[in-house]
Amino acid sequence: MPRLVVVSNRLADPRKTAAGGLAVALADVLNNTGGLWFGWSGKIVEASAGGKAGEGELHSTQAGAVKLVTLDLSREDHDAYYVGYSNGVLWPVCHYRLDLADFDAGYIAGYRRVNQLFARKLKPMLREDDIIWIHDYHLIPLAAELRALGCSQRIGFFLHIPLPPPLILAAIPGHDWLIRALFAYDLVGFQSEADHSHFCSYVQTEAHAQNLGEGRWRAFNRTVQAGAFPIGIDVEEFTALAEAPEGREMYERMRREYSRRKLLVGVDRLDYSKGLPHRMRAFREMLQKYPETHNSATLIQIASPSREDVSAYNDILHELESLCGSINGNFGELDWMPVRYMHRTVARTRLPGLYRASRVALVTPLRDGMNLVAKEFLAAQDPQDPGVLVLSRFAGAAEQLREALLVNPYDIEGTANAIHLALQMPIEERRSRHQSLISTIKEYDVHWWCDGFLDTLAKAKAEETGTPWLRL
Ligand code: GDG
Repeated sequence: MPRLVVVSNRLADPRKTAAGGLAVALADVLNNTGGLWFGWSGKIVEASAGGKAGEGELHSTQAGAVKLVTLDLSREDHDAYYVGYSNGVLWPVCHYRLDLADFDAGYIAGYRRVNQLFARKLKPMLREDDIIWIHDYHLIPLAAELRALGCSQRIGFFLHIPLPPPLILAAIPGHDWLIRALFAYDLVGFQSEADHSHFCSYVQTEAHAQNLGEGRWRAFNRTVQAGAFPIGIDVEEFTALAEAPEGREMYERMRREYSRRKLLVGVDRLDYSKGLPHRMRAFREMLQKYPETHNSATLIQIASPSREDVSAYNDILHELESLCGSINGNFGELDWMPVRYMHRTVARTRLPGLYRASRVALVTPLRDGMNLVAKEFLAAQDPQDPGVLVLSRFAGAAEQLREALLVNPYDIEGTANAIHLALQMPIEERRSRHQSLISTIKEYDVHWWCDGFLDTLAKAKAEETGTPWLRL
């Protein structure tokens, strides 16, 4: 089996439980192939008094059979590539928030510079028959940069965030360059059919690509295959965490603490795409409209700190704090606080117990590539007495999880009614919805995702014709 090389902005030790998500997903195949995982170390090197910071120092560690290699970034590169273009332009635009994008002309050069640096540092470590899998919006042009250095390995790309429709995408300075760069891959994967269809419309209308059928497109003297590969979770691993001593202990504690009340739970990175203020307004509306819920329902909202160096994240923090404060101030009683809000990261081993003790999960992003919390909540439930998932129709997960209570998070009253319905739902309905949902997430779990992408990549060798295909 060829070696798998994974490249992503950040990486995690696949042997550790705390790593979660992607690391767990990739652990098996990285281990089995003695793989390499490459990315940014998270370290920023300041310029020394005399001049420029030394960029790109490599750090290498062995995690079992997997080699982890990271590189440092200079302050200037980090600010333009990570804070600027990735999180100040691509993240908001791909989440349909043109109003929050900061289109500074200097960012794109830094973004390209770091992708070139990644390519230069990675190339000497590559073998001819490696399979390379590049992840997410930070690294869109990486394959093009590797090709420019002469790399001809099979390269796949997976976008974890949404791809918006062509007219929104077109607001990104350099959008044509970015999409052209996607043609350097052999396979490009998206989270949902909706995202995939946006790619198809864009390449047809803006790049006049030729549709070769079966997801294949020709443009810029290259062919690329594209498709939807909805990411899943490791259901078994998550269920095992729920049943491990720490998971059980957390569950018992929450049940004792909230024995007289129904718990609602929200677990999100504190990000404006997650719709937290809208969620709080919907919860407030429910308390207003259905007074019988007073004193009987408590919402625990964990908002883990995220990207605190991007200014839009500070605004959302203040808005959320003020909403939680006013809900508790207006509705709270001496022995009941409607909202318990925590701006903190909770240990991964404690999440399953918290999910299992909750009657309702609120997963109401304004836009989300997939949303793994929705799937984790389902995996942690007791099938005999499961909780109810209230899910935004704008999460990629809504394409698969049709038996959740789907809501439009912009419709505050509609969402409030759905939360109320979820709290009242009879046990038979909860069981039958959960049964369908759990079988979906078991069938389309993270191993299905990983194997499906890599099998398709193994067959999807692009054709290159004639003249140089990419001038960046
Ligand atoms: C991107 C896309 C896509 C959250 N708070 C804590 C914590 N978490 C964990 C959750 C979950 C993960 O972080 C969040 O995953 P999501 O999918 O919900 O969202 P993003 O971070 O935005 O991820 C998203 C995903 O990539 C995968 O492709 O689904 O659409 O935006 O696993 O449990 N974990 C711990 N403490 C916390 O406080 N330990």
